[in-house]
Amino acid sequence: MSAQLTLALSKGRIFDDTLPLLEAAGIQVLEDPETSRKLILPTSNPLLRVIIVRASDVPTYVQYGAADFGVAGKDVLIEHGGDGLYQPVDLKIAACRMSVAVAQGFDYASAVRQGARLRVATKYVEIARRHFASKGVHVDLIKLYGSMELAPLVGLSDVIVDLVSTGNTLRANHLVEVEQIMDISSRLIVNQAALKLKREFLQPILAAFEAASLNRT
Ligand code: PRT
Ligand code: MG
Repeated sequence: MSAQLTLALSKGRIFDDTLPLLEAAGIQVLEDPETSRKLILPTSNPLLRVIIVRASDVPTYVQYGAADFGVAGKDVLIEHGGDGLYQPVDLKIAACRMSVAVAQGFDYASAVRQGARLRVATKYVEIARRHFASKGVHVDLIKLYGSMELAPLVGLSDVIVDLVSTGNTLRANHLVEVEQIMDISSRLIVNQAALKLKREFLQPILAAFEAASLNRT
Protein backbone atom coordinates (compact mmCIF):
# COMPACT_ATOMS: atom_id res chain seq x y z
CA MET A 1 0.00 0.00 0.00
CA SER A 2 1.33 3.51 -0.80
CA ALA A 3 1.92 6.06 1.95
CA GLN A 4 -1.21 7.22 3.75
CA LEU A 5 0.50 9.67 6.01
CA THR A 6 2.99 12.45 5.35
CA LEU A 7 5.11 13.98 8.13
CA ALA A 8 6.78 17.37 7.46
CA LEU A 9 10.14 18.00 9.14
CA SER A 10 12.98 20.46 8.65
CA LYS A 11 16.59 19.33 8.34
CA GLY A 12 18.93 19.82 11.26
CA ARG A 13 17.92 19.99 14.90
CA ILE A 14 14.21 19.29 14.37
CA PHE A 15 14.87 16.24 12.21
CA ASP A 16 17.59 15.02 14.61
CA ASP A 17 15.42 15.49 17.71
CA THR A 18 12.34 13.90 16.08
CA LEU A 19 14.19 10.69 15.11
CA PRO A 20 14.13 9.28 18.69
CA LEU A 21 10.39 10.01 18.89
CA LEU A 22 9.83 8.11 15.64
CA GLU A 23 11.98 5.28 17.00
CA ALA A 24 9.72 5.19 20.05
CA ALA A 25 6.82 4.67 17.64
CA GLY A 26 8.80 1.83 16.02
CA ILE A 27 9.59 3.87 12.89
CA GLN A 28 12.98 4.34 11.20
CA VAL A 29 13.58 6.94 8.48
CA LEU A 30 15.36 5.06 5.68
CA GLU A 31 17.47 7.93 4.30
CA ASP A 32 19.53 10.72 5.86
CA PRO A 33 18.47 14.20 4.66
CA GLU A 34 22.00 15.53 5.32
CA THR A 35 23.49 13.24 2.66
CA SER A 36 20.51 12.50 0.41
CA ARG A 37 19.20 15.19 -1.93
CA LYS A 38 15.75 13.64 -1.80
CA LEU A 39 12.94 15.69 -0.28
CA ILE A 40 10.61 12.70 0.18
CA LEU A 41 12.04 10.06 2.47
CA PRO A 42 10.59 6.59 2.95
CA THR A 43 10.29 5.09 6.41
CA SER A 44 10.21 1.54 7.74
CA ASN A 45 6.44 1.95 8.01
CA PRO A 46 5.08 1.70 4.44
CA LEU A 47 2.14 3.88 5.51
CA LEU A 48 4.36 6.83 6.49
CA ARG A 49 6.68 9.09 4.51
CA VAL A 50 8.67 12.12 5.65
CA ILE A 51 9.01 15.31 3.59
CA ILE A 52 11.87 17.77 4.20
CA VAL A 53 10.92 21.47 4.06
CA ARG A 54 12.24 24.76 5.46
CA ALA A 55 11.49 25.13 9.19
CA SER A 56 9.24 28.13 8.59
CA ASP A 57 7.32 26.27 5.83
CA VAL A 58 6.29 23.29 8.01
CA PRO A 59 3.03 24.93 9.25
CA THR A 60 2.07 25.88 5.68
CA TYR A 61 2.40 22.29 4.38
CA VAL A 62 0.32 21.01 7.31
CA GLN A 63 -2.27 23.82 7.11
CA TYR A 64 -3.04 22.97 3.46
CA GLY A 65 -3.00 19.21 4.07
CA ALA A 66 0.04 18.56 1.84
CA ALA A 67 1.45 17.04 5.02
CA ASP A 68 -0.84 15.45 7.60
CA PHE A 69 1.37 16.37 10.50
CA GLY A 70 4.68 18.03 11.26
CA VAL A 71 7.04 19.37 13.89
CA ALA A 72 7.61 23.12 14.25
CA GLY A 73 9.09 25.52 16.81
CA LYS A 74 6.80 27.70 18.89
CA ASP A 75 8.56 30.69 17.27
CA VAL A 76 7.58 29.50 13.79
CA LEU A 77 4.01 28.76 14.91
CA ILE A 78 3.48 32.20 16.43
CA GLU A 79 4.84 33.89 13.30
CA HIS A 80 2.66 31.68 11.06
CA GLY A 81 -0.50 32.25 13.09
CA GLY A 82 -1.51 28.59 13.45
CA ASP A 83 -4.62 28.67 11.19
CA GLY A 84 -6.00 25.21 10.42
CA LEU A 85 -3.54 23.54 12.77
CA TYR A 86 -4.22 21.37 15.78
CA GLN A 87 -1.35 21.50 18.30
CA PRO A 88 -1.80 18.50 20.58
CA VAL A 89 1.70 17.99 22.03
CA ASP A 90 4.65 20.06 23.20
CA LEU A 91 7.43 17.65 22.25
CA LYS A 92 9.96 19.64 24.35
CA ILE A 93 12.61 19.21 21.64
CA ALA A 94 14.87 21.85 20.01
CA ALA A 95 14.53 23.95 23.17
CA CYS A 96 15.84 27.50 23.35
CA ARG A 97 14.56 30.96 24.31
CA MET A 98 13.52 34.11 22.46
CA SER A 99 15.48 37.08 23.77
CA VAL A 100 16.32 40.72 23.26
CA ALA A 101 20.03 41.40 22.77
CA VAL A 102 22.06 44.58 22.37
CA ALA A 103 25.65 45.53 21.61
CA GLN A 104 27.95 45.62 24.67
CA GLY A 105 27.71 49.07 26.22
CA PHE A 106 24.25 49.91 24.83
CA ASP A 107 22.09 51.16 27.72
CA TYR A 108 18.88 49.24 27.05
CA ALA A 109 17.16 50.21 30.32
CA SER A 110 17.42 53.94 29.66
CA ALA A 111 16.60 53.56 25.95
CA VAL A 112 13.34 51.89 27.00
CA ARG A 113 12.71 54.38 29.84
CA GLN A 114 13.20 57.47 27.68
CA GLY A 115 10.29 56.46 25.46
CA ALA A 116 12.20 57.03 22.23
CA ARG A 117 11.56 54.71 19.31
CA LEU A 118 13.67 51.60 19.50
CA ARG A 119 14.96 50.11 16.24
CA VAL A 120 14.44 46.34 16.42
CA ALA A 121 15.91 43.96 13.83
CA THR A 122 14.45 40.47 13.77
CA LYS A 123 13.17 37.52 11.77
CA TYR A 124 10.38 37.21 14.40
CA VAL A 125 8.40 40.40 13.78
CA GLU A 126 5.14 39.18 15.32
CA ILE A 127 6.79 38.07 18.57
CA ALA A 128 8.81 41.31 18.72
CA ARG A 129 5.74 43.45 17.96
CA ARG A 130 3.70 41.81 20.75
CA HIS A 131 6.55 41.95 23.25
CA PHE A 132 7.29 45.65 22.87
CA ALA A 133 3.59 46.54 22.62
CA SER A 134 3.02 44.84 25.99
CA LYS A 135 5.79 46.99 27.47
CA GLY A 136 4.42 50.15 25.83
CA VAL A 137 7.67 50.66 23.93
CA HIS A 138 7.45 52.22 20.46
CA VAL A 139 9.47 50.29 17.91
CA ASP A 140 10.53 50.40 14.29
CA LEU A 141 10.60 46.75 13.21
CA ILE A 142 13.23 45.82 10.65
CA LYS A 143 12.60 42.42 9.09
CA LEU A 144 15.68 40.25 8.51
CA TYR A 145 16.00 36.67 7.30
CA GLY A 146 19.23 35.72 9.10
CA SER A 147 22.49 36.89 10.70
CA MET A 148 20.53 39.17 13.04
CA GLU A 149 23.64 39.51 15.26
CA LEU A 150 25.19 41.82 12.71
CA ALA A 151 22.45 44.48 12.82
CA PRO A 152 23.44 46.32 16.06
CA LEU A 153 27.14 46.05 15.18
CA VAL A 154 26.79 48.02 11.96
CA GLY A 155 24.11 50.45 13.14
CA LEU A 156 21.11 48.91 11.40
CA SER A 157 19.25 48.54 14.72
CA ASP A 158 19.50 49.25 18.45
CA VAL A 159 18.45 45.75 19.48
CA ILE A 160 17.73 42.35 18.01
CA VAL A 161 15.12 39.77 18.90
CA ASP A 162 16.53 36.29 18.26
CA LEU A 163 16.67 32.72 19.52
CA VAL A 164 19.38 31.92 22.04
CA SER A 165 20.43 28.50 23.12
CA THR A 166 24.00 28.33 24.46
CA GLY A 167 24.61 32.08 24.09
CA ASN A 168 27.80 31.40 22.11
CA THR A 169 26.64 33.26 19.01
CA LEU A 170 25.84 36.40 21.03
CA ARG A 171 29.17 36.24 22.89
CA ALA A 172 31.17 35.74 19.69
CA ASN A 173 29.64 38.96 18.35
CA HIS A 174 29.97 41.01 21.57
CA LEU A 175 26.22 41.14 22.13
CA VAL A 176 24.50 40.90 25.51
CA GLU A 177 21.15 39.26 26.27
CA VAL A 178 19.13 41.91 28.13
CA GLU A 179 15.65 40.37 28.28
CA GLN A 180 14.12 36.93 27.86
CA ILE A 181 10.79 37.04 26.02
CA MET A 182 9.69 33.41 26.16
CA ASP A 183 10.84 29.80 26.31
CA ILE A 184 10.66 28.03 22.95
CA SER A 185 10.32 24.34 22.14
CA SER A 186 8.92 22.40 19.21
CA ARG A 187 5.33 21.25 18.90
CA LEU A 188 3.63 18.48 17.03
CA ILE A 189 1.11 20.03 14.64
CA VAL A 190 -1.67 18.14 12.88
CA ASN A 191 -3.91 19.07 9.96
CA GLN A 192 -7.44 19.36 11.37
CA ALA A 193 -9.13 17.42 8.55
CA ALA A 194 -6.48 14.65 8.65
CA LEU A 195 -7.05 14.30 12.38
CA LYS A 196 -10.64 13.28 11.66
CA LEU A 197 -10.25 11.41 8.35
CA LYS A 198 -7.00 9.54 9.11
CA ARG A 199 -7.46 9.01 12.81
CA GLU A 200 -6.85 5.23 12.64
CA PHE A 201 -3.37 5.76 11.09
CA LEU A 202 -2.46 8.93 12.99
CA GLN A 203 -3.59 8.08 16.49
CA PRO A 204 -1.00 5.37 17.30
CA ILE A 205 1.86 7.60 16.10
CA LEU A 206 0.57 10.64 18.00
CA ALA A 207 0.22 8.54 21.15
CA ALA A 208 3.80 7.22 20.82
CA PHE A 209 5.15 10.76 20.29
CA GLU A 210 3.25 12.00 23.32
CA ALA A 211 4.48 9.15 25.52
CA ALA A 212 8.09 9.62 24.35
CA SER A 213 7.98 13.38 24.99
CA LEU A 214 6.50 12.87 28.47
CA ASN A 215 9.53 10.72 29.25
CA ARG A 216 11.73 13.72 28.48
CA THR A 217 10.46 15.80 31.39
O1 PRT B 1 18.05 27.69 9.15
P1 PRT B 1 16.82 28.06 8.34
O2 PRT B 1 16.84 29.47 7.87
O3 PRT B 1 16.47 27.05 7.29
O4 PRT B 1 15.57 28.01 9.30
P2 PRT B 1 15.56 28.03 10.84
O5 PRT B 1 16.73 28.75 11.40
O6 PRT B 1 14.19 28.48 11.25
O7 PRT B 1 15.69 26.46 11.11
P3 PRT B 1 16.57 25.71 12.17
O8 PRT B 1 16.57 24.27 11.75
O9 PRT B 1 17.88 26.40 12.37
O10 PRT B 1 15.72 25.88 13.50
C1 PRT B 1 14.50 25.19 13.63
C2 PRT B 1 13.93 25.48 15.01
O11 PRT B 1 14.86 25.06 16.03
C3 PRT B 1 13.66 26.94 15.32
O12 PRT B 1 12.43 27.34 14.75
C4 PRT B 1 13.65 26.94 16.85
O13 PRT B 1 12.35 26.65 17.34
C5 PRT B 1 14.60 25.78 17.22
N1 PRT B 1 15.90 26.21 17.78
C6 PRT B 1 16.43 25.75 18.95
C7 PRT B 1 16.77 27.09 17.27
C8 PRT B 1 17.85 27.18 18.17
N2 PRT B 1 17.62 26.33 19.20
C9 PRT B 1 18.95 28.08 17.88
N3 PRT B 1 19.90 28.18 18.69
N4 PRT B 1 16.77 27.82 16.12
C10 PRT B 1 17.80 28.63 15.85
N5 PRT B 1 18.89 28.80 16.68
C11 PRT B 1 19.95 29.75 16.22
C12 PRT B 1 19.67 31.20 16.63
O14 PRT B 1 18.81 31.84 15.70
C13 PRT B 1 21.06 31.83 16.64
O15 PRT B 1 21.49 32.20 15.38
O16 PRT B 1 21.21 29.45 16.77
C14 PRT B 1 21.90 30.66 17.12
C15 PRT B 1 22.05 30.78 18.62
O17 PRT B 1 22.53 29.60 19.17
P4 PRT B 1 23.53 29.68 20.43
O18 PRT B 1 23.66 28.23 20.86
O19 PRT B 1 24.82 30.22 19.90
O20 PRT B 1 22.92 30.53 21.47
MG1 MG C 1 18.79 28.16 11.28
